[in-house]
Amino acid sequence: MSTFVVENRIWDKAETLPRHELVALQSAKLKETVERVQNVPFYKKAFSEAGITPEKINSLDDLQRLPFTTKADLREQYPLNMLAVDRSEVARYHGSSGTTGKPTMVAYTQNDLKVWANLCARFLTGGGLLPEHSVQIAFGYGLFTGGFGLHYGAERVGASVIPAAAGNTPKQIMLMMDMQVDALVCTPSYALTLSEFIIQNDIPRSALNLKYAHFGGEPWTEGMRTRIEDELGILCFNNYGLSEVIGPGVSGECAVRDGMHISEDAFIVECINPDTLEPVEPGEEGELVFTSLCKEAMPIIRYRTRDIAALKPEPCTCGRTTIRMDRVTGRSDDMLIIKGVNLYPSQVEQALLRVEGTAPHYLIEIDRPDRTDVATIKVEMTDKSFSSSMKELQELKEKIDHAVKGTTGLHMNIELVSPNSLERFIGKAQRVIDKRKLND
Ligand code: DLL
Repeated sequence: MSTFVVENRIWDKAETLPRHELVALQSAKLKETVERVQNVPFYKKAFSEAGITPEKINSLDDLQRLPFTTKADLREQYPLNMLAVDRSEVARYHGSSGTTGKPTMVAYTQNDLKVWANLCARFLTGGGLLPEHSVQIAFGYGLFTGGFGLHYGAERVGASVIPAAAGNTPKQIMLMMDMQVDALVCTPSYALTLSEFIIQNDIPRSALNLKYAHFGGEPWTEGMRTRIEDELGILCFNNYGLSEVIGPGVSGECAVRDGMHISEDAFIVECINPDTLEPVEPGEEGELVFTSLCKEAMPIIRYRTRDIAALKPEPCTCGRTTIRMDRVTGRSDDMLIIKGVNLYPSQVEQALLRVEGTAPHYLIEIDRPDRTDVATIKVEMTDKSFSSSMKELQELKEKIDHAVKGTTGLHMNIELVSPNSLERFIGKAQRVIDKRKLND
């Protein structure tokens, strides 16, 4: 565990606005946004089909009358039909990671870039970043929003940035040691890869000056947090965002680390039942939906993220008044249905991390030979368990099976694989191979 203590620091006063002021601000900005999106033919049409004119939107209660925007809508408007400004006003483009086909392109005006840097500065400050710190950014710097988003956020705080970008693990570790880096920014799965390199190369903790890290870009579990914190002796903070909404900077943890504060002066969040599209009860899990309030180039109305998480409306002890979101447990489109049981890969991760003798590297493979789903979890053994007796290995498999059954309700085949045999990731991890889809 880390001995480093992050003091409770707040970046700007928008984080602590009394609720009534925040609501007034949101209502005014919503009205502006609704007017702005009339420049986008897609929204103009959607609003007129719903019989809504900007004058009819006067308070937050009117939000629910507005149409949703989906990923499919954005794909249809590829590349730039969602722009609300002239192209000459765009200062930068990014693209979402899109696993298949073309990415979703997103655009920022100069002012959008300023707002974005400020939002990232907020959560970085909440999670320990000080002007005198150095921060190594091991995210991709291409179309992905992670690299540039965190980069300008950290610079905005006044910290010194090492734009290491993703990959080349030995060089990352060399820089981290030689530059005595204070903070690391990457995906949690890349942090595992880095940590493994440090352990395998017997690099003593004293050779590093790393104190804390900001992870985001993919789902991860509390078990994974504990594992990385123990291995690296640092504090790990979670931050969340998505390209379509702005990139990183939508929400992030404060020093209390009990949920991520959503920047409500910049976004309105809703949590809905993805089937009925009705709001869920406060504290209940549902799909997060965001409406941007400050974006000029590509404002977005009620964007259905597919990310499943619960909102925590109760106030945080840090003094921020903003609503928090719990960890994202998965994306509704990543939900697996195995033998009729719904589950997310994160539930498997949660189970595996509780079992001693396994490394936190796994792969879920699903197939349907003979019309019955067969799910296999490949789990890496640690070096120690690798040299165990057959009897001990059998016991280890039974423990894993028991833990997985506990979190998912399913028995799956457990295959113990040798250390270092599964793929390592430099960006977002790919932990599922669903051969049923490949065979479709
Ligand atoms: O991943 C933005 C980002 C970069 C956030 C770096 C944080 C840090 P996209 O590539 O568009 O943007 O992917 C967005 O990633 O809808 C979630 O499913 C997932 N995601 C992002 N952060 C988290 C997180 C960036 N902390 C998609 N926990 C989102 C769980 C996350 N899932």
